[in-house]
Order: sequence, then structure tokens, then C-alpha cells
Amino acid sequence: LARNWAMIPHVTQFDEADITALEAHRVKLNQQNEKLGIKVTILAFLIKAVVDTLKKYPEANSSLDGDNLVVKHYYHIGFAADTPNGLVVPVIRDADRKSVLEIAREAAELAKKAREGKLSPAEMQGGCFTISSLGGIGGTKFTPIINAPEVAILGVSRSEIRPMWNGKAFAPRLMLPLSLSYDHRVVDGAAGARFVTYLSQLLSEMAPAMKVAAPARKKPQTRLIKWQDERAKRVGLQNRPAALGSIPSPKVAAPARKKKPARKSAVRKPAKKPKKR
Ligand code: CAO
Repeated sequence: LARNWAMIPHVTQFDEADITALEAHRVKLNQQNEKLGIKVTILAFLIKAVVDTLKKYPEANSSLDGDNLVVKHYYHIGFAADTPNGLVVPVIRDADRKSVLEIAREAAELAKKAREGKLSPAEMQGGCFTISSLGGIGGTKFTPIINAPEVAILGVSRSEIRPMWNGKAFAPRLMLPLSLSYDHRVVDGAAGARFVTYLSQLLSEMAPAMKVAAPARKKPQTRLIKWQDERAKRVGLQNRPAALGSIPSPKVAAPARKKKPARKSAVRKPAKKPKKR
């Protein structure tokens, strides 16, 4: 770290994300998955949001190899773990292909192994970007040191409820402090600011999006139908059940046909006999 601090021109950009909705979603998710024994902390959401931000700003997903900049198209995200033997950085590989629950489970397993000193070298190699979360300990802001050969690192401090102006009044919001340190040879100041602004927006907005896509636990079929109804509403397909695939949806299914009464014209009166003269 001392070498990185001395050799890399660091700039740290600070921001904060409104995670009020995300925190409510996290608490609910943990209640739903209590029996599975998976505890989701904000770290798992941060990893997901960082992956999406790296996709939008790929220069932060790179490394300097001499005069060459190697931009990566995979997303192995490291997270700093505090252990009795010092700092280690286990890596969640292919985080873009994993769900929040999978990431939470893997991060907890890796953190446990790290504390027990049982991480293999392979589990600490190949990272593209690192997150250093000190939120569980405390503090308001800090400047993380880049984990070379990566070119950026995200520091996360403790969230707190603060009064935020919403245009009409102050409202209590849960704010998460973020600090992005980046290698100024690779990432310009404007790009660094855009990166952390985009990340902050994603964290603020990701909870409603996840509610729709949340994996069903007890009654998957029912949830799937609900999800399809949501999708139908969004794309205006309520009246076109065929477009929703083969699973019947209670809202979009055609109502059962009633038996039609016999048509009047079917009951014919006998033709009048001509009168005898
Ligand atoms: N704000 C408020 N609370 C937070 C939080 C945040 N930003 N981040 C975590 N918490 C809470 C968690 O929800 C959890 O609360 P409960 O116990 O009530 O459920 C508690 O703090 C402890 O979380 P944790 O730290 O055990 O779990 P995590 O997934 O957030 O972090 C790990 C895991 C391994 C990153 C962390 O334990 C750790 O080692 N952090 C230190 C990293 C470090 O040393 N960085 C410095 C490197 S130099 O740049």
C-alpha cells in the first residue's frame, strides 16, 4: 500500500447516496431469507451497483501495463476485509453474473475464511476493482488507497439519517458516504465525478427495480404471475395475454364464457294454417 500511495497519483472524489429505500428493501430481504441463513449487508448491493457503474465507465475497470491500458470485460470485485492478521482483499469473481443473495453468501464465506486465515492465493487474485467498507465500524469519510494494478477503489463509511431538502421540506433520509479514489493518469476528474454520481444514483434507485425482479421463495409460480402482470402493465399488454407466454395470469386471462340463452329466432311458431272457406 505504501508503494501504491507513493507511485500512483491519487484523487479522491466524495459523494453520498440516499439509501433509504434500499435499506428498507435489505431489511425485508433479510426477513424473507432468515431461514436460508443468508444475511445481506449493504456490501452486496454495493458490489452490484459498482459492476453496473463499471460497465458505464469502463476506464475504471482497467489496469496500467507499462504504457498500455488494459480495459477488462469481466467483473471480479475485491473487498477489503479486516482480520486479526491484517488487511486482506478476497475477490468475488464474475460478480455481474451473480444475484445479490449469491454475492452476500459468497462475501460472508470469504470474509469468514479471511478472518480464519484460510483464504487461498487464488481467492485474493485477479480483482478489477476494490471496495473498502468501513461502515460497520464507523467514521464519516476516508480516502482509500488504490489496490494496484487496479486504477480505482471505493471507500464506504457509516450511513446515517440526515434531514435532506426535497424541494418543499426537510425529510429524514438515510445517507451513505462514498469516496472514490482513482489513478489520475487513467481517470480524469470529470470522469471520476461522473462515476461516483452515477453510482450514487443507482444506489438510490435500485430498490424499486429489485422489488419487481425479486426472486420468489415460497410460491414461485404465484410471484412469477405477479411479475408478469407488472410487466404487462408497464408495456401495456393487459389485453394481449398471448404475448405473456404460457403461464396463465389471473388478471389477463379471458373471463369464462357463460352459456348463451337460446336465440329467439330458434323458437319458431308454426306457420298459420290457411282458414277454410
Ligand atoms: N452503514 C451502517 N451500517 C453498516 C454499514 C454502513 N455503511 N456497513 C455495514 N453496516 C452494518 C451491517 O449491516 C452490520 O449490522 P448488523 O450487525 O446490525 O446487521 C454491521 O454493520 C457489521 O457489518 P459487517 O462489517 O460485519 O459486514 P459487511 O458486509 O458490511 O462488511 C467486511 C464485511 C468484511 C467488508 C467487513 O467486516 C470488514 O472487514 N471491513 C473492514 C474493511 C477495511 O478494513 N477497510 C480498510 C482498508 S484500507 O482502505
